[in-house]
Amino acid sequence: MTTDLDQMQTDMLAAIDAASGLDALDAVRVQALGKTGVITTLLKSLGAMTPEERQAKGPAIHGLREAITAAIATRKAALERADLDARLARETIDMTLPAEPALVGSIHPVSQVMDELAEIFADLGFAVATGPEIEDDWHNFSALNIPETHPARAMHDTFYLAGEHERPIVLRTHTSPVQIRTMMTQAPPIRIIAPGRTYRSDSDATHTPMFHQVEGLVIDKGITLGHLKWTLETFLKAFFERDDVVLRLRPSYFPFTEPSAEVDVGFTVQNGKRVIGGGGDTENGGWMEVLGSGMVHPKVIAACGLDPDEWQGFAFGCGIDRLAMLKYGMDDLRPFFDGDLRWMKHYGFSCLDVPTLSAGVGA
Ligand code: 2U9
Repeated sequence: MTTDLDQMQTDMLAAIDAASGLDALDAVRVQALGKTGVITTLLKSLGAMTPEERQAKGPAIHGLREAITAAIATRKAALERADLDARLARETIDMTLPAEPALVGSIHPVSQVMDELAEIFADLGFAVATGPEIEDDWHNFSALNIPETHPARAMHDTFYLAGEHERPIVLRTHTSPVQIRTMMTQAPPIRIIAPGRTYRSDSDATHTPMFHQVEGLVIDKGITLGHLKWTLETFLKAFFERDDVVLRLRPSYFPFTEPSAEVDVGFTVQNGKRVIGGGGDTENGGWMEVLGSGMVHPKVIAACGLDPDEWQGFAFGCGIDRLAMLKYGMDDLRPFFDGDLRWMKHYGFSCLDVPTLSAGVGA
């Protein structure tokens, strides 16, 4: 019997060793340990034996079962490992290969310009701030020194939300409430830009009911109009990627800034087209308005809980869509938001072409 069991164990171990895959190994397991398997039958035969016989043969049969169970487990682990290694070798991908061109989308010019603005202003120490597009009228108007009856509320062609609210709720008409929220939650000094969607009930070739703005805000001690002018000049030179960009500040009025100035850039006419850089009051030059700006009104600083005798600042605002049109040569704003893939194919940017200052922001 022992010799038979030894022979059986040798044969089974050889079969386990020879199993070339998990299916073959399972077939060996069923043959040995399945319901009607050889070892299971031997174990069952113990029940019909006398106690003496059982004592004599039992340990060898149990020993056989344990040896075969252990050998199957070891072989199974080895086969699974080999299977995984083979799959890993078969399924490797080369991460350095370029993506399928047909599967790559393109970056919308508005997103591209927003990335360019973030890059330029990050270099000047400005963080990007964001906030809600649905605002209450205090954050959108009152805190900005635009009182309840002020015509500026009508000037902004505001979208009001229907229904009863504690305060009137609006779609923000500018990104200024983001700066208000920042001033109320962060201690100065503050240097932020707030890019994002804004809404006014207006629609023609140069106006859409939803448009994009970027506003900037600096709050610190001893801030002057000189800081404002230098910042805007540095920004516009970097954005238009020309050192010969010239600025003209014209006195203006905004309720949230005092004094206020509209900012024009010089252009020259080349082959019948306006090109930003140089120009201004020259024979073939002119000025075009790109920005509004000013020193933050003391009432706005006070509304945010800061002492205007201690803290001063400057602010500016401009349309991102207009900046994109000027830099990348579109003459109609409406297709920006039509979702026409042919327009995107023409004016879109590669997603791998991330704007960086060192490469020229719009490269
Ligand atoms: C705070 C204080 C002051 C933001 C400013 C302008 C001037 C401006 C327009 C340009 C074209 C909006 O897109 S546009 O129609 N903006 O002229 N915006 S100063 O002043 C602020 C903002 C926030 C707390």
